[in-house]
Amino acid sequence: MINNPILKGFHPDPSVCRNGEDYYIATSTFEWFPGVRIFHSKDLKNWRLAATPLDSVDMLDMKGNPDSGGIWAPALSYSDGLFWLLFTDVKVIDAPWKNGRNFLVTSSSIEGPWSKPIPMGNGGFDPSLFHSDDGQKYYVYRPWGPRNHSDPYNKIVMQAFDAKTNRLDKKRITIFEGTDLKYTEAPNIYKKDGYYYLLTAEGGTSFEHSVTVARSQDLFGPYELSPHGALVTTWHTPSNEIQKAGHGALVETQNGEWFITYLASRPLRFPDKPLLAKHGRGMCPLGRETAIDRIEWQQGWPIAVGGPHAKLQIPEANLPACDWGISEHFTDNFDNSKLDNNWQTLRIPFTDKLGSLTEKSGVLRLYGNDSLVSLFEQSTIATRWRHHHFSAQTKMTFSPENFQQSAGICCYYNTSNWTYCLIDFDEELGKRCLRLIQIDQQIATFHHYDGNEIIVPDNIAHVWMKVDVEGLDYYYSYSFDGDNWIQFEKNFESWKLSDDYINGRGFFTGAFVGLHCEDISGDGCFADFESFTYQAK
Ligand code: 6LW
Repeated sequence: MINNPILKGFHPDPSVCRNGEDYYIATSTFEWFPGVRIFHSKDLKNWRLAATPLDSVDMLDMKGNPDSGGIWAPALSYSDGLFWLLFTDVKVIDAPWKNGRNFLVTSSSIEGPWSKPIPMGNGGFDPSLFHSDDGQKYYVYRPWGPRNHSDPYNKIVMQAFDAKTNRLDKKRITIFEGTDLKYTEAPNIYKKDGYYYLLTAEGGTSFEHSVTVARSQDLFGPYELSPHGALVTTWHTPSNEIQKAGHGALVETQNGEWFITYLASRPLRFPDKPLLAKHGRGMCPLGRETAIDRIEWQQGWPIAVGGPHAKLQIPEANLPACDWGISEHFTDNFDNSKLDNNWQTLRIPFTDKLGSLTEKSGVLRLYGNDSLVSLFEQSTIATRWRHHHFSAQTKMTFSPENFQQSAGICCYYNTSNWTYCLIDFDEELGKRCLRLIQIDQQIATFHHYDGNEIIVPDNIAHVWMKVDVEGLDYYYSYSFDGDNWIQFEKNFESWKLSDDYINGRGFFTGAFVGLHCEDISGDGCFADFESFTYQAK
């Protein structure tokens, strides 16, 4: 069986494509750098991270981008011996204006090198490319604009794209007006047996989410809706363990089987706090993940085998098994000169300005930079929460010299929602202290200040810090010897690091656990991290 989700933790907007016997899924990364994560499989069951194509500021510069801006919905396709990757870099998401820039990069190999980004206009988002049999390419997307903000703009628009000159034809053809579900986006077109099939995401990317199918014998429409209703959705199955199913893409195997990859979330339910749970369905700190289902064709229409709801398991594809997979655990002893690809940074690449893996062998050195509320330059490396129960810990040394320098471990959703277990320097006591800070919808609370300090004794070099996530709650602990742990009294709510809890603006990512060093004073400081482990429970 294939277990869902196939990509755990924040991996939304999966765009699947096949080249021969190889399958690839590109997922959105938003403000996390490098941009776009492409996974590779041969059996649709076992995946590995194969590429992160937007890995330099020449490819992607997100400094200053808003929370949940950055990379939205990449679309990956293979044609004419090339991989074609479209993506949007969203610069402004405050309603009613949005500003995003669309780009195309190509490469003959998924590992790259990728071409320089080719501008594809700024008029919309969720673009994909349809490669027509006659060699012509079409660019399909959902337009945006202030006038249409309050009235969900449901049009899907197409422009011809000349791949020789990299020019988009200015003529825009509306090919689909959406259904009553509204928020029509994420168009993908496929051709099969004389029909063009248009898949769109509708209903918005939360619990109402769904995949709509329409078909036409003419690429430009009119498209008729599937009589079978949504291809995938969990809106009508509120107790289903996986929710928010939508935003899908189709793939046919070399053996003629069909599958859909789509995004979905595993909510934490609230048995005793129903009012907190959206539609009574809970909140999803693991973000929108990637799932897969089997498709069969009935009288020329695609249908998800067993119904449109998301399934925890589906029968395997008739494909030879591949011998890799994504480990449930992650340990980093920082003995590589390059940052492990489990890590991502915020908005900008991991450069010498942020830290070093070579300054001291087996050590990640982070230099103090911006705080966790900044949109610019943080020394933060973070990895996704992928389980409802896990433990993450680090061993570190840090010698701050003023109260504006700190380092430690954090759980982060965005600049307005995070917690931070840190060491700083208390100038009144003349000692290093352990503290907790929480930012909850922009409101800060400080723990273990003003008479309630936890002092790090001067003779202690190493401090261990740990976070345990236990379903709805999580808590931090510390140790001065790596054996004897002391748990902080304050517990935090896991569900506060979820798309569902975030008010307004962007709410598209998921919770991360990270290592962070900051220096507001600008005097310069660094923290040395000797190990990090993420262990599912
Ligand atoms: C994505 C779009 C969407 O591009 O959210 O709500 C965006 N809809 O399909 C971020 O995933």
